[in-house]
Amino acid sequence: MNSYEFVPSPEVAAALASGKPVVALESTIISHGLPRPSNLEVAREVESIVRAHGATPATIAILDGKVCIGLTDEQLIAIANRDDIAKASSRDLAIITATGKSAATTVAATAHLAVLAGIHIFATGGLGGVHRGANESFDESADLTALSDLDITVVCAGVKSILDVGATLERLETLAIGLVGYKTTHFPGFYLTDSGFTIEHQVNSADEIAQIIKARHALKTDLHALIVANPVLKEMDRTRHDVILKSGLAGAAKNGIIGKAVTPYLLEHFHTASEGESLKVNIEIIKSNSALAADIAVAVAK
Ligand code: PSU
Ligand code: MN
Repeated sequence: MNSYEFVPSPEVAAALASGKPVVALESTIISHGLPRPSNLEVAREVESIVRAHGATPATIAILDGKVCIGLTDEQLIAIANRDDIAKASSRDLAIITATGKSAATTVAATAHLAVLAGIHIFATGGLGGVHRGANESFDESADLTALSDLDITVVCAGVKSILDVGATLERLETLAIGLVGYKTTHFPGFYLTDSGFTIEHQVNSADEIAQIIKARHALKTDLHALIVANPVLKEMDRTRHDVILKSGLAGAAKNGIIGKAVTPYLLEHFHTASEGESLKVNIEIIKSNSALAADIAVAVAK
């Protein structure tokens, strides 16, 4: 056997070969971002939303050393339910595949593999970014540097309020990652529609975004990603959000949570402490981002 296998599903391979619209979807949100059993339901639902909007979904993950671009239902079940699914960022990809292990892919790793497969539109929940206290911990998600190097359009609901939003926006600027707000000039804070920071550019339709993507190619600014910030329609209760955030950050510090465990810890804390309210918002986010990403992919393919 090769040291790795790179396998687009038949459905994804056919769509790519005929220039049909394809949307990449990440898998860390399934394995490490959402609790069972809703993680599997959401993963399936998101795929059917992409299809209903006229595009082919390509959920990306590594299973038993195989790089899968588009998963069968059986593989989706494995990612959602198996206990041996690691969380892989870009730097982990070769190590996981060469050793025959399994992993869900973060935004960084998913975007990397999507572009390798020829997919340039990607839907996720929220991006990773600069963590609070990063001036001491140096905790900045590899999502940012990965996106500074990839020709991909990522639809997300901004970055979570668990991060240092201002610092993340500064890093996006430095890394030449494009940013547009979908029907808004307020940078969304994932669970919240407005993080308190402003976006310079507002776009109002998928067609408009497709025009921007074409201009990016012409001007060669497509070396870096474009982020489409799409706020959730109904945000979490703000007071409750702020209380939970505070206890989550304190809990992470007290329990010595570091590295790749930080984001899943805080997400899980939110879901438990809000008794499912944050989960509901999280699910709405990923559904609406997938629909918009599919519309953009369709508009680009026209
Ligand atoms: N946002 C979510 N749910 C998630 C994540 C982000 O709403 O599960 C995941 C994504 O896969 C993202 C990763 O790429 O967290 C960032 O992890 P870190 O902060 O360790 O780079
Ligand atoms: Mn980190």
